[in-house]
Amino acid sequence: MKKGDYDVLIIGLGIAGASLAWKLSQTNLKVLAIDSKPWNRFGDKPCGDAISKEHFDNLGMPYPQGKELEEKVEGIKLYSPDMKTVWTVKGEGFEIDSPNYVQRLVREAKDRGVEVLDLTTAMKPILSNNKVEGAVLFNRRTNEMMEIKAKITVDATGYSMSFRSKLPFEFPVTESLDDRDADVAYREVLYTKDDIEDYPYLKIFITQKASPGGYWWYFPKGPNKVNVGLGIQGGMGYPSIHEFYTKYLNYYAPDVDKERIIVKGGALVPTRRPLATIVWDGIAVIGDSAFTVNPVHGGGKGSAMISAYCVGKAILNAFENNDFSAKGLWSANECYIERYGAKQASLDLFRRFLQRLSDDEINYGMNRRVIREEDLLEASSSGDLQLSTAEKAMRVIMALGKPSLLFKLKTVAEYMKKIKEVYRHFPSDPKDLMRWKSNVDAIILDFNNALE
Ligand code: FDA
Ligand code: PGT
Repeated sequence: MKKGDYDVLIIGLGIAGASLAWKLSQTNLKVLAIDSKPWNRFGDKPCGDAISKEHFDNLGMPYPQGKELEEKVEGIKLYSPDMKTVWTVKGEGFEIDSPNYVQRLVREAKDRGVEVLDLTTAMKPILSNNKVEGAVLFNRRTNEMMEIKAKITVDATGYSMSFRSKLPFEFPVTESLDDRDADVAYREVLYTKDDIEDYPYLKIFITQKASPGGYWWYFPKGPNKVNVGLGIQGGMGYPSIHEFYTKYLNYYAPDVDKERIIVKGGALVPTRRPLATIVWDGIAVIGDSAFTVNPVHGGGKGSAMISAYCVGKAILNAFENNDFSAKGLWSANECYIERYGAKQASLDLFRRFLQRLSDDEINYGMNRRVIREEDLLEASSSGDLQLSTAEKAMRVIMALGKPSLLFKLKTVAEYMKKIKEVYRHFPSDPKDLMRWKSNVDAIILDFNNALE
């Protein structure tokens, strides 16, 4: 068997793995990065392709340019189920061509010395003394098995979680995904019959009827091309996503030319708080595999880049201190929780609440501004739900005899605050992780009961 020795092995070259490879190529570490796909399909996964510009600025990542950038986005329009209320959330973003952007990152990383193998799959971990010490790979280009040792192995395998799931269960990074904590999502990219009106705005249609536990989107990629799709909550026994897609496509995207489909496909979107820890002895996990997606809007590319940034910094730290244990890599958790993870935990609760609302309640709530668009944006960017106005509205709702689920909003806001507080006290030592995790799990359980 062919053998190799590296500082870092990155498994998976989607946006998460590619961002990390790009970052590490600016150091003098010896890095091997692999993906099961051929080069020209790196970054090619079903996605709405929308990312906020802020992420690139915050993380020092290069903007998409040329053919990597399909449209500059100016904001999002959010439609109530009855289409009578439209909230406009302004903010700069990009509709990207994901394969082109990801492949550029990998190419630049390679030019700066990262070794890249395509058509190469990590088959199983190499373990020694309860530490991850690399992986056994199979290279389909050369038909060879390879034994690759690395000080740190990074799982960036997306929602397949195909590497970390093969570790012994004593590794806390083996946490699995509950079906209900994920949406099944499907999208097609098609040309439109006519030019799209207002194409720098993304459209999100909230509808429990046509996308239970998720939403429909219509994301223009220029004046006559659009990414259209929907997500539905997993584990609920709903009909197949294709049934919803074919039934409601004409309603949400009446202008598409069904004869001119450019790509189509579906995948899972985790919609929960991140893994309790994204590092352990000799291993780090980033992107979808670490559940870094925003639980409320399902966007995961920006936060995958954040996790890559945090793990990249922790790796450098670990090499400075020559400590590749959970403790040596621990700062990755602190960095990720501060930048995105605590907000995700809070939005994990908000998501559970939203998914239980009926279309009538959402219509009513949006129309009467029980939550205002500013509140939603604030919740989405910080994870804090401000209820000063909602509390006033609550009295109106009660007076109108409509307490129902919206009445629970105050409880929701309280729990969101509470869980963020627990995240503020993330343990500084790995040995306290399980105790902390059981506090988090208890809040989620209590919250679920409170919503019943
Ligand atoms: P990703 O899945 O991209 O990459 C994992 C890579 O690992 C793959 O290339 C795979 O081949 C490789 N791999 C897996 N196992 C391996 C192994 N054992 N050995 C070697 N390689 C292995 N987000 C967003 O920000 N904006 C949006 O508009 C949308 N819209 C959207 C729509 C739909 C339909 C879905 C399903 C999802 C979205 N998302 C999104 C989410 C977003 O697509 C997602 O969060 C990121 O692309 C995840 O990137 P990763 O790099 O983590 O995984
Ligand atoms: C309710 C459960 C939903 C589950 C989700 C399933 C969806 C599946 C498919 C995935 C499609 C992906 C679409 C990705 C959209 C990207 C949106 C985006 O970029 O949002 C920006 C940036 O957010 P960020 O967190 O990446 O970055 C923050 C910051 O910029 C960086 O520091 C922000 O825009 C928004 O947040 C808009 C809000 C979208 C909300 C979506 C729907 C929610 C439903 C609300 C209903 C309200 C009803 C209230 C009634 C009381």
